[in-house]
Amino acid sequence: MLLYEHPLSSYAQKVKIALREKGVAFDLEVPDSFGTGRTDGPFAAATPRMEVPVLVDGATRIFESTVIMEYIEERWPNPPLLPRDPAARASARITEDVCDTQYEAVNWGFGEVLWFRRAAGTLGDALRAQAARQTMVLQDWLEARLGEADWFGGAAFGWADAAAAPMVNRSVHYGMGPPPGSALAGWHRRVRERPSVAATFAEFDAAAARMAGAAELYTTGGRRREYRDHRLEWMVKSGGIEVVQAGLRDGNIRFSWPDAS
Ligand SMILES: N[C@@H](CCC(=O)N[C@@H](CS)C(=O)NCC(=O)O)C(=O)O
Repeated sequence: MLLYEHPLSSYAQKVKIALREKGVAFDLEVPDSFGTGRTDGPFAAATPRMEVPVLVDGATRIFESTVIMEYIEERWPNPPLLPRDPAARASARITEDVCDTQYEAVNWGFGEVLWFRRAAGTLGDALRAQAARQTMVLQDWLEARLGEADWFGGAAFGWADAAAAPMVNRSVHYGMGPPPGSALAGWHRRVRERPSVAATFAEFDAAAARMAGAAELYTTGGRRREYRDHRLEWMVKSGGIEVVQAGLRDGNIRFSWPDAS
């Protein structure tokens, strides 16, 4: 079992938490073409989108983190991550979907400013402020869904917890964690103690500590970061359309597969 990943990817973290919860052994590999959009090599052969995560299980190669989660749940049903009740299953999937789309886009946008230095001065400040405000909205939404329960699924850790953990933890890393004393802050304290999550967050922390020089990869290193769907929308709606234009001018962003040219 091989997982193409990047330790900072919230999607890859969700999948690693699921595999670790189920006790499945796997190898990890950051594709050497990651973040370039290059179409050569085994990684691109496994996914036309050139995005991590990708799970390789023998001859089976699966991309899209939600599809991978479903495969994992079906291939290793125990312990289950999805509850049995249809309404509870739908609720878990809604939490995951919002985390993967709206929440992830905010974290990504903040990273574009902090790590990749796409915007400085007034624009950088404005984008950071947008990210902080939107993070509060999303955390309020998660807090309401959690209610009084220990886990998003109620009494047992599950699917929605695996999906939300990397998102909220990334906000904490950025200094935008849930307010002390809130139910979500309590949940974050609990979730990070689980061995599956602790191992995954340790990999995140090690990679985040190496991000100081990341911006140079995009100014001089031939990297092209993918500006896709919710992420692209976040940058535009939050006032950063000039970041997109600069990336197109400088050739260090790309859009989703297939290429337009
Ligand atoms: N919808 C996809 C999103 C995956 C995704 O966007 N992965 C990012 C890393 S977090 C990626 O590989 N980006 C490639 C790039 O920037 O070139 C999923 O859920 O797996």
